[in-house]
Amino acid sequence: MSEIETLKKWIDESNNIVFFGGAGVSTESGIPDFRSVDGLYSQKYKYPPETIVSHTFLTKRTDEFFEFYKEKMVAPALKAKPNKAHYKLAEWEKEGKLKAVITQNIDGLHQAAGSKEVLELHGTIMKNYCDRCGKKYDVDHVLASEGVPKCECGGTIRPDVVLYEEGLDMNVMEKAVRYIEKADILIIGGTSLVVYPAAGLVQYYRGNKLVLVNLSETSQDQYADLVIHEKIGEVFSKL
Ligand code: CNA
Repeated sequence: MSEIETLKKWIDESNNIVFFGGAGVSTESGIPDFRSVDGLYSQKYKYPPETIVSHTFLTKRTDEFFEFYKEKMVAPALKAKPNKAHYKLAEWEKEGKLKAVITQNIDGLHQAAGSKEVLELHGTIMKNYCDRCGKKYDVDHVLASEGVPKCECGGTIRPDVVLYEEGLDMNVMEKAVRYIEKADILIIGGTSLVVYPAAGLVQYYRGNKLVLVNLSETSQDQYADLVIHEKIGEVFSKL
C-alpha cells in the first residue's frame, strides 16, 4: 500500500482526527512561510523575520515592525484564499471525523474554509487592540492606516498575535494538549517543528498513527508512523 493509501484508510476508519499545522499549510494559498527556499528567510531584509516580528521590535522599532508586518504578513494573508488542505480539514470536521485544527498560523484561512474548532496558538492578524486602552480594531483598519496604526487615545494598535519573546495563551495550549492526548490520528502538516513551545505539543500524542506531511524533513520524522514529503494541498486532494 502506498503512503497515501495508508493515510486514506486510517482517515476513513477514524472519527477522532486532530490536525496540527504551520505556515506550510498556507504556502499553496500564496502566503510565504519562514523557512522554505522562497520563504521570508530567503528574501532580503535588514533583519531575519523572527527578529522583526518580536516584542522588542514592536516596542523599540515600531515603524520597522509595522512596515514589515503590514506588507509581508497582513497584505498577502488578506488576499489569499484557502487551499485544498484547509477545505479538506473543514470537510472532515463537518463529517464528525476531525475534532480540532491546532495551528501556528495567524492568517485566518482555516476559518475562511469553514473550520469551526480552530486553536490559534500564535493568535491572529484578524484581531487587534490598543496597547493603552484596549479598544479593539479590525485588520482592515490596521492595513489602511499610514505607518504605525494609532488609537484615538494615542496608544498603538497592536495585533493579537504572539510575537517572539511573548508567551502563549496557556488556555489555548492546554486545550490543544487535551485534543492531542485523546486523538486517534494526529496529522502534522506544513511545519518545520522548530518553534517552541508549539512544536513540543507532538509529545502529548499517545496513539500509533502519527502522520507527518511536510515538504522538507523535520527533526521529528523518526517518531512518525507515516511520513509524506509532498505538498500538503496536493496530498489532501487525493484523500
Ligand atoms: P516554517 O518554520 O516556515 O516551516 C514551514 C514548513 O512547511 C517547512 O518545513 C516547509 O518545508 C513546509 N512546507 C512549505 N510549503 C509546504 C507545502 N505546500 N506542503 C507541505 N509542507 C510545506 O513555519 P512554522 O509554522 O513551522 O513556524 C512557525 C512560525 C511561522 C509561526 O509562528 C507562524 O506564525 C509563522 N508564520 C505563519 C504564517 C501564516 O500564518 N501563514 C506565515 C509565515 C510564518
